[in-house]
Amino acid sequence: MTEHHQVLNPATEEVVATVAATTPEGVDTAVAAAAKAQQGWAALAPADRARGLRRFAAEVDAHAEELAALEVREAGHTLGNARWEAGNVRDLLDYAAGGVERLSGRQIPVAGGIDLTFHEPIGVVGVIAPWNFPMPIAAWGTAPALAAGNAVLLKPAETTPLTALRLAELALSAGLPEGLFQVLPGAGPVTGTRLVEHPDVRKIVFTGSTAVGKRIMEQCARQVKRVTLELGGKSPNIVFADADLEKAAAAAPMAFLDNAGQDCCARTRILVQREVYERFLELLVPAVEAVRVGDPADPATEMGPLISAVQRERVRSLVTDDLPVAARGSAPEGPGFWYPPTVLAPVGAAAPAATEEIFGPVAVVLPFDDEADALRLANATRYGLSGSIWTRDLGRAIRMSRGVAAGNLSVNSHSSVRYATPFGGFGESGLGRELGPDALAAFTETKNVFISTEE
Ligand code: TXE
Repeated sequence: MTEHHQVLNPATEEVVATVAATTPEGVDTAVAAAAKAQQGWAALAPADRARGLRRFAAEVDAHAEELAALEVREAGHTLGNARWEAGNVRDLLDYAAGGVERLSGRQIPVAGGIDLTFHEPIGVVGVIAPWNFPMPIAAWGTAPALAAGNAVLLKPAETTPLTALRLAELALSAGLPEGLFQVLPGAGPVTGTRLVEHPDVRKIVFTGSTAVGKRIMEQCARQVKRVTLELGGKSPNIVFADADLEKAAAAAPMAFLDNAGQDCCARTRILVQREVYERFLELLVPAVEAVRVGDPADPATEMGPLISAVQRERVRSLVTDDLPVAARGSAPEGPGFWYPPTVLAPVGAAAPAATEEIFGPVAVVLPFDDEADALRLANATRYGLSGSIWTRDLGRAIRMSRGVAAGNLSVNSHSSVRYATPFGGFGESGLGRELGPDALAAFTETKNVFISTEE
């Protein structure tokens, strides 16, 4: 019997939709159709593939408001964020389309002939997406994979399948071949596992928890299947005494409260140089408590609900009553999975709240003495996704940027994600890179061909 998943609006707990889960047999059928479509797609002239993706981007653009509204309803994202996300999908499709004709191999000087490299598509790619940014993360894998000549089977998270399903419809109305891009809703351990274990799915792109990422990597290893992992984070926001303190304190709240903290790049460990620690807290606390939490569809809202009751329980379990609360904002009463913006200080560097990814609107603040101490604290984590450095000293900014073991750093800014720049983690934050100029190449196999010129 087919299972069904209810999609709830996390701001109201109302049922938005009921979606049928894909059975393992359904995955097999989808893989066969994808493999067939991929052959024709890869054989197209590059310019025709690029044109198809640009039409897909135009369809997304024409339906951006509808997609944004859907993201607000199923994921509880603020309208402003959801609009940015729809734009990100469009931009990424356009950017990937621009890469199709630039995906060229090399001619390498060798003795006795010529040597050429080709970027061959991998075949059928499985993208397993999370619920925290359902629409953009689905596109981060899908757009470059299609551009490089692959077919894509996308498994969205159980809680947020709706924007993904709509994207698949838009791909068809843009004229992409049937079967080339399919969305397979379903449970991770059932639909996801079948996708990971299917021998004809040749690469998995996974974004989600580190625990599931490790399991998927093991499963992929059995078939030497290609795998890209984007996992958790516990990113530092390092504020030096020489920084523009007002600016740093004004930017710090949304760096961990955006998307209610359900962001793998959230700057949840705020490290502040000891001589300005008290002053920074004086600035931070009112800024956090002033954040407007409420109906995500209201354009004035800055923070919405958590995705689910399960996620709220996870946050509660890490923010235990014995921890000192330096700031606590407001959150609506009643239905919806709300949790107030929270700053914990002083907290020991080894406390679970300071080391575990909470994935909710919670940050800790820790003091440090000098650059070496800041680096020691920043790198005292198994993660390594993002981080920020606030200083007016250029040399220090560069030294710290080189020293922090993370894939995405920003100086005097919290910006982490741009479709044109590489994104990914060190350590247990992931494997491989997405986005940026090399995004298409990650969905190809490099083939080397030597052609003898000897008579
Ligand atoms: O993630 P899961 P959950 C972190 C965050 C959060 C925690 C748990 O700390 O609190 O993970 O979230 C699919 N085979 N992040 O439990 O389970 C699942 O269906 C194949 C960080 O929701 O990893 C969904 O599509 N697939 C993160 C996706 O994996 C499986 C984003 C993510 O779900 C599977 C999300 C299996 N055995 C959570 N089990 C980030 N990096 O941004 C689950 N899935």
